[in-house]
Amino acid sequence: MNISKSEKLFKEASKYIPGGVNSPVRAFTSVGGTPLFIKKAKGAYMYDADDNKYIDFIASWGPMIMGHAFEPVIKAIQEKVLDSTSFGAPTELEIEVAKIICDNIPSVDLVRMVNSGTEATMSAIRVARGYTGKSKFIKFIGNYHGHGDSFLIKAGSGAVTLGYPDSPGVTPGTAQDTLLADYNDLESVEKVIAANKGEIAALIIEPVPGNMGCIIPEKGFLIGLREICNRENIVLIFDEVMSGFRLGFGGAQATLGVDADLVTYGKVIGAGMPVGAYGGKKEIMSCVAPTGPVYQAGTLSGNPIAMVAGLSLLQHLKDHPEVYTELDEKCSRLEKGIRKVMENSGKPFQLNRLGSMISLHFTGDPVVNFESAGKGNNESFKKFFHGMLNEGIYLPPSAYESWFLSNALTMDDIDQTIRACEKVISEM
Ligand code: KE4
Repeated sequence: MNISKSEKLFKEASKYIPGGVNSPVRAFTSVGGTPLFIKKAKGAYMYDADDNKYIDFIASWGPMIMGHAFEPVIKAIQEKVLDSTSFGAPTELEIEVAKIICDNIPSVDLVRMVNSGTEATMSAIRVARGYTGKSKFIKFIGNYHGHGDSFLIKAGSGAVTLGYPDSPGVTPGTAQDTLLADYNDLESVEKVIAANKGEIAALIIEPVPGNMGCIIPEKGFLIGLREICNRENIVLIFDEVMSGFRLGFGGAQATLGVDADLVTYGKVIGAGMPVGAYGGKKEIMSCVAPTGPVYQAGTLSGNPIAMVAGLSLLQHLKDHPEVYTELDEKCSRLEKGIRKVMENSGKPFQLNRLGSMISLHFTGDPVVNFESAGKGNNESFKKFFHGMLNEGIYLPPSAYESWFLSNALTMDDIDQTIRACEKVISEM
């Protein structure tokens, strides 16, 4: 495959941007090779600078749930942008986006718009601290909640992909308030609480992690966390930046039947525009300025172009629940096809899937937490990634990421992906 233009662009980009990218996981660091510079995308397909076509399983890391250049989103942006791009004053659109979230997510009475998932999680922790008057919080090893200082301790996604799960620059003063537990292990949570009795403001979790690959919460785990947080007066925060409005319109809370006290969103709610949000019970969210003393702000928060994009996508997903059934059918077909290929190959593998989140791990042991995810053979993943890329299938360039399906994928695209998988695995 000719990628000479991407190679040239990568060299040029690296002169002006750290690592030539504006987000590390895009740099292909853990899989090697040159990151592809994408020129355009439509539906389920992306086209790089050399006009190579790819079936897209990144979907911009989640937002493109209806595929690229989704008509209603494009039309909404084209119309709204003529009214200017930002006012720095409240707009009716922000009410509509807040309403669609509050009316459809039972645990959310009030919601605040921000500009990224990172802003959402940082703000949620601050609100939980302000509300409880306590400083510490629990996160899970391998969970990624964005690049806020407090979260870059044993973080997943790009942090672990690049080998810095504990980032330099995070001060000991910050790190001391971040407590660590193991995903799918209630005992590890109880131990941390016993050692920090009465000092813990919040517990934040990816209810369905996508940043160690996709990991399935074991039966009783999330409800166990709910019970522990009730008992200990700890604010339970579901980081649904990835799973929100993807695992169903109600996200992981509705799909798995456990309500959090605060929830964070991103990705899908902006339809590819920079949007994050955090929301929850009135009693807690009323602490947020200007109604309460917990300060959080943003020049472009609730930006009209981002709001109209997000609103048009959320409205479509709400009016078309069949999207989630179709996504589940497509991802189930993909899972069955890849499982058959891997079983026939005799290679050790795990395939984790929930809804339209799926990941393939080259290990014989079940992948249930960060430690077991780390047992995946990265050399095999690298070969698989590049083999699939050469077959025109664009997967996330890291073994520590979930794949994201869009509903623009056809069953033919799924079958083509399975055939590519069979060819690549047979050549490994
Ligand atoms: P952003 O600040 O990147 O919008 O969101 C941070 C975030 C928070 N919480 C969860 C569960 C997330 O998955 C993310 C961001 N996800 C990564 C992909 N694993 C974004 C891709 C990137 O870093 O470029």
